Amino acid sequence: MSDDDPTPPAIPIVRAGFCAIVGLPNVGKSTLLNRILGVRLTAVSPKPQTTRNRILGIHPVPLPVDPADADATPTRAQICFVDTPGIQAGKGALRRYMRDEALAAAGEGDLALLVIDAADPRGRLPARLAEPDAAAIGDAVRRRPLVVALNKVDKVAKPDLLPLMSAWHEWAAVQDADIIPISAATGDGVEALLAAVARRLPESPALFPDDVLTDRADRFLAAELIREQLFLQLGKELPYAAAIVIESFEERADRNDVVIGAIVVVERDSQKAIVVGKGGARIKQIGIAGRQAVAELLGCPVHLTLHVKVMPDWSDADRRLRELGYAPGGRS
Ligand SMILES: Nc1nc2c(ncn2[C@@H]2O[C@H](COP(=O)(O)OP(=O)(O)OP(=O)(O)O)[C@@H](O)[C@H]2O)c(=O)[nH]1
Ligand SMILES: [Mg+2]
Repeated sequence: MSDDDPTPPAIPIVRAGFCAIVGLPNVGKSTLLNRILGVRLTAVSPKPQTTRNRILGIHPVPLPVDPADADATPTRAQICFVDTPGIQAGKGALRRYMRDEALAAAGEGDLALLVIDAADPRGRLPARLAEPDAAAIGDAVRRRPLVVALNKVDKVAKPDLLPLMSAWHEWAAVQDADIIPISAATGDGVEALLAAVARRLPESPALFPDDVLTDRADRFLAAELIREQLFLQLGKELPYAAAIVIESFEERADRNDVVIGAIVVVERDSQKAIVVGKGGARIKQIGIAGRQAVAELLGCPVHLTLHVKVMPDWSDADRRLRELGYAPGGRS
């Protein structure tokens, strides 16, 4: 071989693939992804159905080397996690979209990570997945290599955990699934979980460059973190009637900051009044907390202006949903 004709360097083979994080609403899927990535990438709240879109989070992990076969074994894995909306039956175009997003991710992934709330007496049992609203998720994860995470074990008494693990082992015996108790809140068990996911991924070249965290644009992530504040600061029903539109997003290189103009979209005038609050107090608090979260994620100062707009019944109108970033395969 001459110097002019070098053999291209071999593409390193790693384990790489997509792992859909799926489960019922509020079980801790997004908390887990944020914990793994070490960043507040996706919105988290105590209210169910916080997540509405698929969100990719890419995480590299070293793999144990087999000393007998050190040259042939990949030394690292690239896990491309996909956070998904919690699966639940419900009416309306937005609910349908959320359900389709979750089921599509579960169906397309190389592997499914089923997250269970081990502290929920009803939801933690395999029988819950046989109920009509959850059956689709049970079917979807049955057709994939599977890892089951029993989450929130920080709230579970030890004697309750062993029978629960046996029940899931039995449910997933055909797939030879790992059943792993974790706490996304404290990080307990998360390393074991990553190892179990990584070893189920196919050998392949890395799917993304090493420094990529997500495929979502900063403006999408900013909208999510502002929307998270609606879930955290507003009463029971209102967050479900609200969406965020980023109207302007200017990165000012000379000042190393970002200027964002965003709109909180609601369905009725009465909701607008609540979001604005007395003398604008509520929207101000949403703006302050949203700005802080976005600044932390982007790693630079952020200036955020928020307005509220009424778009009647947007959550049940396909055309409106598309405008607001909830279109199948759509990206904000
Ligand atoms: N105690 C405890 N709480 C947790 C744990 N993981 C998540 N939570 C809490 O559970 C609630 C729901 O968490 P999310 O991460 O938003 O749940 P999710 O499954 O993404 O919910 P949806 O997006 O609505 O489907 C939040 O209040 C979290 O703080 C955990 O390990 N322990
Ligand atoms: Mg979520």
